[in-house]
Order: sequence, then structure tokens, then C-alpha cells
Amino acid sequence: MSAIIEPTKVILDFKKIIVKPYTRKKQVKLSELKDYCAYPEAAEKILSEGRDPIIYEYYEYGPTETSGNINFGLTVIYPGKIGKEYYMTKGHFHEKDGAELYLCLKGRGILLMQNKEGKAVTIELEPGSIGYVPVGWGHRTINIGRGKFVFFFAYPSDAGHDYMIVKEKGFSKIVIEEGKSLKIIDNPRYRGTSD
Ligand code: S6P
Ligand code: ZN
Repeated sequence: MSAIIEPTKVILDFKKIIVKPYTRKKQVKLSELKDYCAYPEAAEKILSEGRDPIIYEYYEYGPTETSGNINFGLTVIYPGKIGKEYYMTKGHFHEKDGAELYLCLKGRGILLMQNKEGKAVTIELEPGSIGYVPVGWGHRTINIGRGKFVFFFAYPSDAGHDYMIVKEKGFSKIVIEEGKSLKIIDNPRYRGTSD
């Protein structure tokens, strides 16, 4: 049976980039992201200098994990690179069938999606555009701009998150800057499909 959720008004504060009320917030620093990076030696170098920059943060409203409900919130990815790779989220697959949408509010980003066979698709996001992640596609967001990349997300409350596939196998593509140009290239550290 579904939990009883009261109708709720939620405020998205675009200046502070927070959601009020929220049920979950998370800040991901380089030390937590380093195992997901294409260039871990570059991450180690930054950390060895005594720096541990915040890569991204998110606030989420999702008072239940029961089916039929929706979780949503705001994510901000800061600008920067780890080696040649732009700052990005870890990325994940949903554990249960569940699509997701991303509405870009600020900055420039890429939504990288990958299916279970390892096929990758990228969509560029700028303010006003929506990236739709179909059921079964893993997803990661990447900040390719010079400022913050901010987006609204929404997905089914019971979807769950599988980070292990991404941590162990990676995405088949990475987004890098090389010779001052943005390139989407094969991930040299990709370790096969997620079977
Ligand atoms: C959840 C949704 C977002 C991400 C957030 C951080 O399904 O996709 O809230 O959680 O953007 O990304 P990640 O990969 O660390 O969860
Ligand atoms: Zn998701």
C-alpha cells in the first residue's frame, strides 16, 4: 500500500540553488568521485596538494519510496576539470524501471546516457531544454560551461539507484577538453557492458 503523502508546496530557490523543504541533500567532493574519473591520477594529484574541491551538490524532495510518487530536485555541477575530463556526476542506473527528466535552468551541460548493451547517446542541455532519460538507460550529467550547470530533475520515487555498475565498469564515453575543444571520446577505462 502507498504511504499517505500530504499535498505539498515546494520552493526551488534558484539563487541559493536549494529546494525547500527537502528530504535529502548531498555534496560530492573529488575524494568521493575519484574512482569514477577517467583520469584518476589527475584526481590523486589534486588531492595530494591538499585540495578536495566540491564537484556537485543536490537537493531533493522525495518523502516516500513508494510507487506512483515522484522525487524531484535541483542539482548544481560546478565548472572545472579533472585532468582533461569536465566535472560530472557519478552517474547511475535506476534499479527498477523508471524514466527521468532533466530540465536545464542555468549553464551548459551534457546528459550522457548509456543502455545495458553499452550504447551511449549524448544530448547537450542549455537553459530551457529537457533531456529525457528512457527506462533502462544509465545517466550522467557533465558541466561543459564556464559557470555553474544547474538543472531540475524528476523521477519515480521507487526507482532506486545503482552506482556499482558505473563504479566498476564506467561509461563507454567520456567528455573532455583537448586543444581547447570539447571532445566526446571512447573511455579508455571502460570495462565492458553491464551484463
Ligand atoms: C536521481 C537524479 C539526480 C542525481 C544527481 C546526482 O535519479 O538522476 O538527482 O542523483 O544529479 O547524480 P548522481 O549520479 O551522483 O546520483
Ligand atoms: Zn537517475
